[in-house]
Amino acid sequence: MGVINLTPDSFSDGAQLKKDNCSKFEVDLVKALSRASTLVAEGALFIDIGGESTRPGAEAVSTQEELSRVIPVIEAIHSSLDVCISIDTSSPEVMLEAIGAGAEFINDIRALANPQTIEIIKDSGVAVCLMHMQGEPGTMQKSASYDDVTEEVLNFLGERVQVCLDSGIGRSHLVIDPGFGFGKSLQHNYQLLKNLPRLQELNLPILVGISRKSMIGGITGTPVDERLAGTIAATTHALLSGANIVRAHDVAATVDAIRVNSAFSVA
Ligand code: PT1
Repeated sequence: MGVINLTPDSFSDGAQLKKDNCSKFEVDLVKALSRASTLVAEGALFIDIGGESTRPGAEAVSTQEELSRVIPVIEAIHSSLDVCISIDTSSPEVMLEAIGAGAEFINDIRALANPQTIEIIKDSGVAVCLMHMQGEPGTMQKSASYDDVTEEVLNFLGERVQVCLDSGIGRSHLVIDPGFGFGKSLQHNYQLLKNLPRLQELNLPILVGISRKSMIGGITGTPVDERLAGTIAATTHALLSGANIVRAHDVAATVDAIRVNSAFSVA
């Protein structure tokens, strides 16, 4: 899953997709589409489009702002590329419009906390990723605390899966994600990575997002743009532990890791 972040954000490549000669952040459609086609050429099967920055310390955006960032890009990708479009949002309005524009996968870091979003998933028949987070992006790294992070993540995801099933969403439409870096200390993140095989108990595809995160930088001491090697090491571990979908900025390198891991797994 390749990432396209439509936020004025130095963490990923979002800032590079900004219109030139424009003081306010506005998405350059040509640049965004060209980035999407590169990701697909590198082997991405999903493109995850996000208009709300959710990394630690990020501020909330208005629904209008989120819509104006993501919808034109979804339309453009839908009309020109053969790839599953994922929308990274928790907003029911954004989900509805994104589905109308061609998104087939909802990536909700709040695991459908808004009951309206459950109805939308059920009625539209799209698939959804349910992710674990403790707290909210603005403050989640200030006081992460667990008795047992793996148990709590597993319990939370199990509960959210059950809510979805009880609401009539098909099991085959669900994906789970432990939410690396979302209200978790460095130690919590590595405990979760080590115990990732336990998530297989839920019998659902597992998505992981590790790419360039502080759980890598916290070990390597490198800035965001020098975390690829560390990211691939952690990705390999996740793949061997049962991860099925890898959310990544560096798609070519990630696809190589997946191919090598697959060759290893069938040897
Ligand atoms: C993720 C994810 C996501 N991550 C899913 N969606 C982000 N399903 C956005 C840091 O510690 O893992 N899974 N959408 C990006 N969020 C973060 C979080 C970025 C933490 C950076 C950090 O550096």
